[in-house]
Amino acid sequence: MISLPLSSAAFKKARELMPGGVNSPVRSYARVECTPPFIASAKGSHITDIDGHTYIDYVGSWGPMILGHAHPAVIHAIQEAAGRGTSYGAPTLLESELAALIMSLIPSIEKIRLVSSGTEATMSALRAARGFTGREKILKFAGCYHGHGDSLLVKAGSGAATFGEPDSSGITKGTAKDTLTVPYNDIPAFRAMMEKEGPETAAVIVEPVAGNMGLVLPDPAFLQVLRTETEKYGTVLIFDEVMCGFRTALHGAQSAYGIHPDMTCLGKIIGGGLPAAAYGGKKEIMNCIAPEGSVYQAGTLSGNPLAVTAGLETLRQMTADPGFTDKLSDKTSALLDGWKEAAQKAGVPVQLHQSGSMFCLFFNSRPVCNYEDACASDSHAFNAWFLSMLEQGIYLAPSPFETLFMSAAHCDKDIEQTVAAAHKAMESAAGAMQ
Ligand code: KE4
Repeated sequence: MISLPLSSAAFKKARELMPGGVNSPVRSYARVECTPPFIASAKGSHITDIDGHTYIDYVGSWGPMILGHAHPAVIHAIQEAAGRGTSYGAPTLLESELAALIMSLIPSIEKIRLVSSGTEATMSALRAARGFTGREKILKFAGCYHGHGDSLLVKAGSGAATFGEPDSSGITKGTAKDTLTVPYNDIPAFRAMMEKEGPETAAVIVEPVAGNMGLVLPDPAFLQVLRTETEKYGTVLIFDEVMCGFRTALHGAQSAYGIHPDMTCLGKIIGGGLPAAAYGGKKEIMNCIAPEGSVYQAGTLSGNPLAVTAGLETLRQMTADPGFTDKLSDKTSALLDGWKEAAQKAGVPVQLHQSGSMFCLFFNSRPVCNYEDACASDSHAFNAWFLSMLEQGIYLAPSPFETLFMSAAHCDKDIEQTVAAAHKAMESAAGAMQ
């Protein structure tokens, strides 16, 4: 087990101050029964803890750090902006620049509102859809996670699934009854639910590439059926691209799968590591949002100049290089080829999933197409794998219900080192398999 004396002491103190010692549950490492390394700094593809261990980082702050940590151009831009003040609570040119850049990359967004988190983005998009349609029900997919808004903490993925609470307590029966759920990729179940509830359903919200039950890809026809069925019933189709946006493809998963949603939610990368997110879509829906319309949504730090600056610089760096996303995808494929070889050598059955620079590994001999399949993966093998990789200096997500991320800063040497570590970690997984 890795020696983390300073992190252990820090964690003990933190648990006296904050629930579970953390400000977001998955960071607690509770599922992998290990002290979480307390982080001191990060640079490029590496992250360093307060005990002095440096790791190759594939969590990347859960997605935002696509350029790598502390990218010089992003840091310089933030420093410059900070000198002009950190928050005004007033309109700035910067916000219009970021809005225009995002809309140029994701043309289905005709109007956009900047907010401070993915949760705010999805929560507000749902409210807009309810205001626009006058309907109350929403439909989501089991295992998808859309932040911790009440309507969405029903059969949720990510941390909710990690700790076995897909249906959080504290959600009123009234709220929960208006949230319909269907298994991801289950076209017959979706069609049946829409036939029954479609006329009452304000919105269908989906991660077009699901990253919160591990990484699960849509069946080819699945997203198309969501589009045709929602059109049939006048239901708003919301693509939650907070995670997969700019990862699956530069123009969003919607461009990769050729689907035009009514609304899109974004986050993570558009803040470049600072708190920024957004929701947007058809003009007629977005014009329902205050002050133009009657759907209220507001935020003290919405469009914060530092977060917008970091997001702008990140997107500019990504779009400056035409081959940016392809290079990331190729690096990710190379890593997974190495992991596949390591698993085969150790006789460990795995499913390896990739969508651009997002990837994950399931300890499962069968295909993983939905939340139920993901839950059937071998959690003992996962824990042994995770702890061995951590000890060998590879920083992975401490839950099988998360996705891993490649950055532009990861080099061939990082990939080689990660593959070498996987050969040893697969032996540990083999020994722990149930
Ligand atoms: P935030 O409120 O955490 O910024 O975004 C919520 C959200 C919305 N939609 C999708 C598809 C998401 O993946 C997320 C948040 N992702 C998790 C990682 N699985 C954040 C990490 C955490 O909860 O600590």
